[in-house]
Amino acid sequence: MPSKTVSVPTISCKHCVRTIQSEIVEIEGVRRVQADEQTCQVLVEWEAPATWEQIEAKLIEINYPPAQPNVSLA
Ligand SMILES: [Cu+2]
Repeated sequence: MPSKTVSVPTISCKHCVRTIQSEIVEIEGVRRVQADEQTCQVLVEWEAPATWEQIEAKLIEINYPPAQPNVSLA
C-alpha cells in the first residue's frame, strides 16, 4: 500500500490535526491518516481509487499544503 509522510508547516495545534484527519479520511481509498502537531508531519496510507495527487489537492484546499520536499539534502 502506498504511503507518504509530508511536512505541513501550517499545523499548529490539535485542532489542525483533527481537521486534517477528518478531511483526508473522507477520500475513498485512504486507509490511514496520522497528523502530529509537534513534528508538523502528516502520514497517509492509501490504495485505489485514492491517489497522492488527490490527497495533496485536498490538503491544499483545506489550507494545510505540504511543504515541497528538499530536492537535495547533500
Ligand atoms: Cu490548529
